[in-house]
Amino acid sequence: EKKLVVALAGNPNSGKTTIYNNLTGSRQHVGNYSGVTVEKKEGRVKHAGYDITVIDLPGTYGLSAYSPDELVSRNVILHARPDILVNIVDASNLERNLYLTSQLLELKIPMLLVLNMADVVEQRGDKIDSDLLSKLLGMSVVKAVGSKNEGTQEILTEVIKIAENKIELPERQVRYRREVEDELLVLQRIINQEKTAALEIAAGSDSVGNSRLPYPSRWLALKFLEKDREIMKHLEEFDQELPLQIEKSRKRLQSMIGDDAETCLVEDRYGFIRGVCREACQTNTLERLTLT
Ligand code: GDP
Ligand code: K
Ligand code: MG
Repeated sequence: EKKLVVALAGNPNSGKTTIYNNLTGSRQHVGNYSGVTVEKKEGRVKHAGYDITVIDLPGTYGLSAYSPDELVSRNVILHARPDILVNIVDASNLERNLYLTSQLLELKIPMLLVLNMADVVEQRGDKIDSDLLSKLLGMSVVKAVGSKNEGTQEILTEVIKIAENKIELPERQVRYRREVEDELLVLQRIINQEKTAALEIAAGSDSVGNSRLPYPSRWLALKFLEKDREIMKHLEEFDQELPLQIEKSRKRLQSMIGDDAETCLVEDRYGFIRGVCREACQTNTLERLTLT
């Protein structure tokens, strides 16, 4: 029997606990308010020769180090390193929910996107092209109605396909504006070049290795660029070149764009998501206008 660890991530009230219960047969409290899932919950399900551990993470809107919930989710993901991330989104609020998705993508963990609340989308007469969405985001997509236990088998089937590498999709991630990408390249090169024996981040690749900072180098570069509170603590493990370059990069962005790095990154993530939604979603505006 093969083992798999799957973590459910998503915004508050996207239906994570509902789907967790569907998958594991447990009866965790489901509630139409945020904050029900305060601690990490774990359950198990056996499917197609796999023993799958399912982790229900606290609901979050992002993965920053500034909110305790977001940091808990991020640390569980980074340190428990689930084999697969199942990102549960409220598909009736897709654009907002995909902000977290855009950040999860950067962790370089195989992912499945679950378009939950597909019933609400349908009632509104909206349409989401899940095949196109899958191509644009570089991950598998399935539709679900958690409250009716619909999509549960599809989620399990898809998770196993991903585990067995049976899905080939183009690799996608947020591309930031040119100026940001240029700074990321410089930072990433320094991070990869670090000869500090303790780090051993494989040169030139996004390998995660088994170093003390087992994160993709692009992700580290992003976090250093936005001076992420937690990741900055690791700065002293690097040579002096990195802190100097971080300051240089931040100043360069500020002078070229007139905005700080954090603002640029947030704007570009939203830009990416808007583009994805514009292509893959059809909103029944007329219907909505008549109804309201
Ligand atoms: P969580 O905060 O992500 O854990 O979300 P919950 O599982 O607690 O669900 C939030 C609310 O959405 C609950 O009232 C659920 O019954 C409801 N819900 C979950 N899935 C669906 C769905 O697919 N469609 C609809 N209409 N409601 C759902
Ligand atoms: K909830
Ligand atoms: Mg919950």
